[in-house]
Amino acid sequence: SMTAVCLGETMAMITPGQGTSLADAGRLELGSGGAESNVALGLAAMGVGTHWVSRVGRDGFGARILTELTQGGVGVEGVEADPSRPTGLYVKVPAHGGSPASVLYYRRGSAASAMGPDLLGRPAVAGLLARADLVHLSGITAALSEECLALLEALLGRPRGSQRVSFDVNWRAPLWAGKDRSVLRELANRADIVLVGRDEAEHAFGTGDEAEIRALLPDPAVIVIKNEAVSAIALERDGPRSEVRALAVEVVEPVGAGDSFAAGYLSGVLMGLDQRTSLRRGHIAAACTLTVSGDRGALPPPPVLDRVLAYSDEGWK
Ligand code: KDG
Repeated sequence: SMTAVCLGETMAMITPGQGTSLADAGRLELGSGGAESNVALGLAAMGVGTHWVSRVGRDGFGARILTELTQGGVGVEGVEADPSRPTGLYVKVPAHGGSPASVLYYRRGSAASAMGPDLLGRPAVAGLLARADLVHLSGITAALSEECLALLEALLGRPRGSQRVSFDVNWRAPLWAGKDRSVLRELANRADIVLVGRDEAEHAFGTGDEAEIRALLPDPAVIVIKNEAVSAIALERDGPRSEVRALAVEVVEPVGAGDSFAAGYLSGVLMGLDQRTSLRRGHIAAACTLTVSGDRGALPPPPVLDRVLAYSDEGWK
């Protein structure tokens, strides 16, 4: 069976209740989240043997994150606990008054930001990477530190045989302020599978146009462009264009939906399913997260997902 490694930072998350500002909040709810570990949890829930590779602080937040991943069926042998740097933290500020929802990061100098190319030489990590059918990375890591960027470059530069590397652009504006975003295009072009929102592509690559994105990224075997709530499009380098409509759902909170989409889509690719079916798996997984306030909705168990896909074939055309 297929195995995946997801690499990236996961942070503790705090948030006041719905509609409350930080200034007015009396209590904060505690959780955790990281784009790549969200994908890892989604892949594991869909039956893919998955490991998360990262660094956390040797602190309560780090312990909490490791417990959550372990409980979600994700392997954490490739995670290092740093005694001298903390686990990163982010604050999810909900929409309140007239202000839109926003995110605050407290992650500079975090344990994960100290990841570097030396990570690849650690036996536990080297072993996991050698066995993985898929390595999932994201553009967030490129913005965390010089060492993190060098790690991504090393991961995308090494010979990888039949192993595939997926790269979710995951544009995060606050992380790129004052930095050279052109590295994102270079990194993405070295991946086999690129996932990007049309809006993200505008920020990261300067265009949201399908043909222009493909021209900027000539090398990946597949580019998946997510068109907000409308559809997702897979552009195969040596194959057709596949577009599949998204599920129409009432959005409670969108954070994490892209990660669930990635998990659904990539699980299909790993199972050898065609692009359309993989995109549909992505939309179903995304809908599970769009309809809850947390960063990860509960995904349908694999046998249910298979039946849903078979049953609803017609409606998806
Ligand atoms: O994709 C959801 C992430 O945005 C969230 O979990 C936090 O990893 C995170 C980030 O860097 O924004």
